[in-house]
Amino acid sequence: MKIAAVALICMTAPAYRCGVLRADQPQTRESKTETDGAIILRNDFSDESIGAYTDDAFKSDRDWGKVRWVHFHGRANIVDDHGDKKLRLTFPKGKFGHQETGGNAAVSIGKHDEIYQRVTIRFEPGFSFVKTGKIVGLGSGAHWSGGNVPREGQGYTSRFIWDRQHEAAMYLYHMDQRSKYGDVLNLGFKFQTGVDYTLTQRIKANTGSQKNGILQVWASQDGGQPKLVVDRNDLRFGTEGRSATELMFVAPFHGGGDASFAAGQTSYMTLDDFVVSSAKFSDLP
Ligand SMILES: [Ca+2]
Ligand SMILES: [Ca+2]
Repeated sequence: MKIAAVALICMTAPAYRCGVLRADQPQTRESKTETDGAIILRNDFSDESIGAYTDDAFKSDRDWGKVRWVHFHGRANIVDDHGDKKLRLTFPKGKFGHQETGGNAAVSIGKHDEIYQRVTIRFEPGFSFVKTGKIVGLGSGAHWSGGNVPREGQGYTSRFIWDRQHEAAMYLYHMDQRSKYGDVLNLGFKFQTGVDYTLTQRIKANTGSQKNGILQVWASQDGGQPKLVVDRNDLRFGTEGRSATELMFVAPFHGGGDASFAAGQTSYMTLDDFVVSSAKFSDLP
């Protein structure tokens, strides 16, 4: 049935478009390995137009579900990467913070005690890492960042970042964090440019006030087998029922809060295949 549908599309479309359609059909690696009933959102940008992905386009993109806010200030585009549509963000030279570089969006995903988030990112050749920058993540809400510590157990955020020396890492705000500016958990590898990294995190809420919340992270390169790179089961994402996950952040930017974090040259990142699921992806060990 699926084969017939693809064949029909190919017969009625120019040859070069067959690749586009096939790449973005729901036959990707992710699709084959998921339990469809558990998917909360999935966005592969397959039905978007090439070109500017305005904040209005983001808001009206049904694949996100409920968009809470979006501020990309004209720095988001949809590009065709060998027949696969992707979101591409611009990080202008000399800029830092999500007002001036990358952007800041959040999507409501309901309220979950256990959640999986996946995305595939690529730093384009020439990407200026400088010190550190945020990529995407999850949280109970948006307050817990920028030095706002949920010391009373009000919630958490857990975001993928690039850290100094290109280190891939998680950036965690939680009630037991050591530093005012969050805990950094290294993933054990350095980001390189031109590589597709598929990053998956699992958050399982702690119970009551116990230190038994789970954070697991898996990573793979260029479509390889995901490897478990973070495995914690001693975290408190919140107390008194405030540890549930409600938001997904799409907020990559350089920073840090001063110009020493700014890109040394205009840089680009592509993001694709966003998936949020309440059940484990079957390709995870
Ligand atoms: Ca895509
Ligand atoms: Ca769409």
